[in-house]
Amino acid sequence: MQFSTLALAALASLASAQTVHVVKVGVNNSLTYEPSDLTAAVGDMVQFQFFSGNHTATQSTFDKPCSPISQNSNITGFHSGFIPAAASEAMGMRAVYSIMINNTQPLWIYCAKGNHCESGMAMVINKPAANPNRTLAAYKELAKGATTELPTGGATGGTPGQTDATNGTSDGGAADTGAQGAGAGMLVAPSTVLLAAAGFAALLL
Ligand SMILES: *[C@@H]1O[C@H](CO)[C@@H](O)[C@H](O)[C@H]1NC(C)=O
Ligand SMILES: *[C@@H]1O[C@H](CO)[C@@H](O)[C@H](O)[C@H]1NC(C)=O
Ligand SMILES: *[C@@H]1O[C@H](CO)[C@@H](O)[C@H](O)[C@H]1NC(C)=O
Ligand SMILES: *[C@@H]1O[C@H](CO)[C@@H](O)[C@H](O)[C@H]1NC(C)=O
Ligand SMILES: *[C@@H]1O[C@H](CO)[C@@H](O)[C@H](O)[C@H]1NC(C)=O
Ligand SMILES: *[C@@H]1O[C@H](CO)[C@@H](O)[C@H](O)[C@H]1NC(C)=O
Ligand SMILES: [Cu+2]
Repeated sequence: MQFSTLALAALASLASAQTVHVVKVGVNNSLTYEPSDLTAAVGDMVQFQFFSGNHTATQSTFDKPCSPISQNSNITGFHSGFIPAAASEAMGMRAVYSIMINNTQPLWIYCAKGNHCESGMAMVINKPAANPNRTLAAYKELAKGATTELPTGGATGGTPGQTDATNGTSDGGAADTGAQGAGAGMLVAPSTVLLAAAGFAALLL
């Protein structure tokens, strides 16, 4: 009984030790997400940072790239809305949009601006291992022949915010990572927290 209480406390600590994966959008005026092929665990955050232009991060199905997932499945999915980098840049900030990874289902993502998606502005989080045909390259190939569609309801499913353009402090989402420039920022190693919790449990038992 006491142990399970402690186990719960350990889990609670774990929940606060959050990994944030940074995806740079439109670096150097490119039509890219970087990285475009990302693996993220349940409970991780993915923070899109908008470096240039006016882009979105919008979820689709694999089969219908450039089209919101809500139109092709019963999943609502996420859509950042259009995020112009210049507006934040003018204030020395960088616009960000953060999503929570709730499961390890593949997340196929496109930009809903103009023909960016058809031009290959697309990425995947947790590409499926079970179906080797469903690759990012195959998704982009399908996108070439697609027509971009916008979700009807506006931005949904994530948290917009700003991060300091130079030092990585931020508000909005779980963006407070200092992970700028790195592929991912680990605030506290989960194993450290587990060990600490285990030590604590040993003391009390
Ligand atoms: C943008 O391109 C320049 C020149 O190729 C390069 O030096 C710079 O590192 C790039 N910036 C980013 C953020 O990748
Ligand atoms: C961004 O793109 C959207 C869709 O094309 C447009 O409605 C919006 O005005 C654009 N914003 C800026 C600041 O260019
Ligand atoms: C959503 O769609 C999936 C796959 O088509 C189906 O298995 C599931 O039962 C549906 N869920 C709801 C709530 O309709
Ligand atoms: C992958 O594609 C090949 C060739 O089209 C097909 O024979 C195979 O069944 C596909 N695999 C899956 C898991 O869909
Ligand atoms: C995870 O769940 C939250 C809360 O339901 C939701 O807002 C968010 O969009 C989900 N994340 C993804 C990637 O769907
Ligand atoms: C980062 O920038 C913010 C806003 O300019 C500032 O308040 C903060 O002190 C800076 N943090 C560091 C570690 O430099
Ligand atoms: Cu775009």
